[in-house]
Amino acid sequence: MVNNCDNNVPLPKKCNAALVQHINAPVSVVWSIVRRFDNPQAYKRFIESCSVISGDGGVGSVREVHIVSGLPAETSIERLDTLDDNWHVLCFSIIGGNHCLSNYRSLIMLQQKIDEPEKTVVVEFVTVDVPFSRTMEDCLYFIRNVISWNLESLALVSERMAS
Ligand code: A9S
Repeated sequence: MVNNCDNNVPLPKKCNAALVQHINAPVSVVWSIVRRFDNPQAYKRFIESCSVISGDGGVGSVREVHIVSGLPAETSIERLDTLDDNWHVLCFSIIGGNHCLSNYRSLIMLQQKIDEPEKTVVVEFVTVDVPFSRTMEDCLYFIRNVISWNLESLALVSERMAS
């Protein structure tokens, strides 16, 4: 636990990760899937349904995600913080729900592979508090697994759409 010298309130440790996925589909195709904040289930595993509960799907919108049964969570409330159609960047924060991911923020960005217009590199950065009941290693293991499954699924869906 890190100590905050100003007021002696213990701060949670942070867990950070960056994952990379190569996709054999153009950025335009991959982005058309990623940018749909109202439809994360198009590629993310573990989502049963999703509804936008505030906003029109643009920046500031909030979605309520329902998780498939069998996982240690049922709902997640998430806010869209950035949606940049020029730079192909999307950021969202998890702001509620009944799970143990607090202060979760994700940034996903797409880039065309150099000299290969039909291919995309996806990078996702995340930061989240390590729950007090878990170790940093457990937290990293869990987050990296969920995200890499989602990114592999994004590759499959994009490649199917592009072919
Ligand atoms: O949705 C994402 O992009 C990333 C993650 C890590 C989502 C995690 C999750 O949806 C579960 C898979 C259900 C795991 C949430 C919000 C909480 C969990 O406990």
